[in-house]
Amino acid sequence: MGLNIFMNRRKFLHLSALTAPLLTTKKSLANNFTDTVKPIVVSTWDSGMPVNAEAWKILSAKGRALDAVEAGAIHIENEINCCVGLGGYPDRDGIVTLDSCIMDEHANCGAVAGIERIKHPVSVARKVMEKTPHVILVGAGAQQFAVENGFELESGELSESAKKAYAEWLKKSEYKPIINIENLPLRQAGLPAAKAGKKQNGPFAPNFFEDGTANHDTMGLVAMDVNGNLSGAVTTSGMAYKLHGRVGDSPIIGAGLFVDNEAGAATSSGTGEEVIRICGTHLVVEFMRQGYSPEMACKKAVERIVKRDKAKAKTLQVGFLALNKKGQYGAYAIQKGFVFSVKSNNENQIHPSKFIL
Ligand code: SD4
Repeated sequence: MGLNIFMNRRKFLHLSALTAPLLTTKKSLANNFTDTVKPIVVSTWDSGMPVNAEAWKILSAKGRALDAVEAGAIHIENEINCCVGLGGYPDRDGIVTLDSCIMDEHANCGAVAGIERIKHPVSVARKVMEKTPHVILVGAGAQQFAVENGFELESGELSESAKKAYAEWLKKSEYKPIINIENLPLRQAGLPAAKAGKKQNGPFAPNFFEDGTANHDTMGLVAMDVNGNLSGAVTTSGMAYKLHGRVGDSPIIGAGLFVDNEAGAATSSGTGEEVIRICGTHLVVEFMRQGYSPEMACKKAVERIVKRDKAKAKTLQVGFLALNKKGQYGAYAIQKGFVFSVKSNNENQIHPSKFIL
């Protein structure tokens, strides 16, 4: 009996010595998996840092993720920036058209596409979500709705940086937009481009600019508030020198943004056509629902694009960014160069995204 007790105690001590590190590892793993990080906001690009800071003001005051993402988007729409807001680069006819969408934890969503001369498309998108039975308004109708709801009609003049970039692009593209061939009144009178005798096709928006940088910098952000609710927003001037009327992935729910309060939220940046083709962010969120980490979910969506046409994928960039209900985040891109910004109680920094090619 005494021996038994001794043996058992020895065995116990021996076993505890062996299992202690295991238990610790298990506990820290468990911590990783169960301690939800909230609130948190993640956004595309390094330009996401000030955007996150704006969103954080609301999140850290226990505000709603929906309000936080709208505030973040408004912040960058106020900046002169190549790719977001009225200071952004124009389409190939020299006109800035903006795309934006917003989505909340109840799958309420709203969007505007191809809206002109309105400074805050994200707020118009929110109004579409909250005040209409619709999801997307486009072009002149979106602008009319905005004005009816108190948004000011801005001048429509290009920012200085956009003017310069556009003038350079015109030289090389040999594209002769209406404003150069005839004059602006033609377009204002609503005459189709064909009447001015101009080419109907090409050049299209390049995937990369002359200096090798990719033709994008769209702001997409997703956040989780203290109550664990997810929301997201996207705002962009779209790809520079696009065809007038072209809409990318950014205002398309399930392409540029998708939020599901059970599974997670995702946003994208890059060549929107490729994202639309695979319903990109919806796909990412569905992968998270299946149990994949945000990073793996983004990777699997990127792989879908690459697999479809590898040669084409080499010529363009797409990046996905995702957040799950535990506050874990991750990103993946086709090519090197995609970065994203994270703000939570634990960190405030820019991360490089992994990439496939
Ligand atoms: C689009 N995804 O319009 C956007 C491009 C982008 O800054 O990222 N623009 O296709």
